[in-house]
Amino acid sequence: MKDILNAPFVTEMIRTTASMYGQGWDERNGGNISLMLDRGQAEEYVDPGQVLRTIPTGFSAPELEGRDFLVTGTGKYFKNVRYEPEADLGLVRLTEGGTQAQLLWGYSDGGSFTSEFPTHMMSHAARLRTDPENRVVMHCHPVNLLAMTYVHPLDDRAFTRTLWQMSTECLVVFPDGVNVLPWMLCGTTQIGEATAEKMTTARLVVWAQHGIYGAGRNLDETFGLIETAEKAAEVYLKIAHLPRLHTITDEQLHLLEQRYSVRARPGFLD
Ligand code: 2HA
Ligand code: ZN
Repeated sequence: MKDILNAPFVTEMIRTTASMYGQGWDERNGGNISLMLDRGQAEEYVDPGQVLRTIPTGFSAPELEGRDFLVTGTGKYFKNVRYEPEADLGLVRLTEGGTQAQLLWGYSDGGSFTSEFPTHMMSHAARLRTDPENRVVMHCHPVNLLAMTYVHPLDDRAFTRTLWQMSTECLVVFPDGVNVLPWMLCGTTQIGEATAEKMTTARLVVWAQHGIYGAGRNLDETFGLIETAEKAAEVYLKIAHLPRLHTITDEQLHLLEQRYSVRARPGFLD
């Protein structure tokens, strides 16, 4: 059996949580990440017959039955994951239609997965239907995107178009745009269902006055997606109160589509 602390999924999770903390996206215990492992990957590091604890999930997710997830722990600080990965991370296998999670490694101080576990698992299920290679769901509190939700209309199309206009690379990085949910109570199955529904059409879902969810095929891609949207929101906040003399036009956005072989979300460009 190989040492799980050297597993690429653990070392990449440590690097990612540290980078996110460094960006200021994850104050205190803010933010959470879940990474779905490929089948058979966990067995190189843990014995799935040795279940440490079984934790009820509070929801069902039949599509995720038998799948393994590395998940940040509830109440844990991203700042600290690199120093205490075995307490701050957990490796769980979903069983019984997703209603139970078998802990195979981690949460060594008796902890559990993030309070946003329902949103994570429902978002995985939704993204896998759109992209079978999706592996990551990532949540954090980037300051500019959060601030933007106080002053910008929360309409999916309008919010997306503003971000696309704030930097040339945005359309190329997230041609599917961003979807926006109004303020809702976090940590609930309801916000999980609403987020998953929004995840069927975009890999970014903004939670107004709270933060953002991103989904992707690996940790770097998902980090980069949030990073790009957050930078666009920063540009928006720097210029929103100034007279706008220039913008990126829809005609120019269509040129980007052609040059980079991406398709903007249908109906989002004129
Ligand atoms: O885990 O970010 O939304 C702390 C949070 C809850
Ligand atoms: Zn949050």
